[in-house]
Amino acid sequence: MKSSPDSLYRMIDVNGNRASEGLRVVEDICRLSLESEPLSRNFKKLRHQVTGVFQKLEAEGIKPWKSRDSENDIGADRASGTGGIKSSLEDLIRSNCRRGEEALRVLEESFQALNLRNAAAQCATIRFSLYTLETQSLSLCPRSRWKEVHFYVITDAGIASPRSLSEVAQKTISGGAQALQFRDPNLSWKDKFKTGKELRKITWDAGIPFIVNDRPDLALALEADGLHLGQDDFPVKEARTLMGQDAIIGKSTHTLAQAIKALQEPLDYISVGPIYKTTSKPDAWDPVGLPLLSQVRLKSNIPITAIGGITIENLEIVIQSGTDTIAVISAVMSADDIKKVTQKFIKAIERALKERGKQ
Ligand code: TZP
Ligand code: MG
Repeated sequence: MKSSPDSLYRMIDVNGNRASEGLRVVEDICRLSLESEPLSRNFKKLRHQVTGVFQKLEAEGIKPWKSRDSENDIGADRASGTGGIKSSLEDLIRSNCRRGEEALRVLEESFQALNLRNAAAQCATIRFSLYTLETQSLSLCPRSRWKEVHFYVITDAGIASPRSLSEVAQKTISGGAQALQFRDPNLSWKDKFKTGKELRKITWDAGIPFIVNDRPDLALALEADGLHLGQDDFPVKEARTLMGQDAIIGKSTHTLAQAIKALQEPLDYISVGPIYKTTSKPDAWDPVGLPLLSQVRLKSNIPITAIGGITIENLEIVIQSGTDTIAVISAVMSADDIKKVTQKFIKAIERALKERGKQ
């Protein structure tokens, strides 16, 4: 057994490295995966603040690294980085922030024990900044960002004709569409790839989620952000395995039993519909109406998308019935002025959500 203060300096040395490593991982995720310049800059700033604490100590003649004794560290074999393979960006951010926060807490306590009050206070400040940055970076992850999608536009080349889907997508995005689903059962595979690639580029440039209907193979080939599945499509569990932990996956439901079953699956949203009669899906179920939406709202802890016959005129009651997102095909695809109609939808949705929030 080692006696203080040498053992405390060993703890300080180990945890200084641990804090910097955790911060470095999240800094790189923010830079390379989430592509957030401000967040990666702020994580870097925190990492430099940790280094700063040690530089200041060193200037005062305190050198924790001199107590380093890695060969005799009885925990060295078990030191396994973040604790195993992490499968999603969110998991990686959470575990590395946690690592940084815990290390900073140990530093704080150790500095206190050595009566190094300034260093202890600096570590506490860095730890609190890290909690804030953790929340901010998690909110940028693709699956978390779905919670901000309230207006979801779905394509139909037939209804959009003679305009191309790319033209229609550009226009609805310029009006504020918050997610785009590529759904076109009637296109040939050649056209699915051609058009899909164009839509992927447009949505990528706009920074909104691009979801592919039915087919995980097409979604993967187009590097889509997610997949929308019907009741008779690919099973969700297998789709999640193929698409990975960062993909957004949604599923259509038409009855309460289907919705309850879907809520057990690894989904990011469920859609409920058709709310009203629709002409955009020839094999659509009979309208399920608003009562089903209200019932699903009571059961669901994930976002709900309402679909089928929704217009600017009837959306308020649909939102009052509990949906988080309004999805449309024809209201946008058939509009003469797509940008203007989209702007009207966004305004009406924002107003209705605000009203609902007041109740
Ligand atoms: N699923 C249920 S209704 C529907 C789908 C894909 C079509 C909705 O289209 P519209 O034109 O908004 O009624
Ligand atoms: Mg389908």
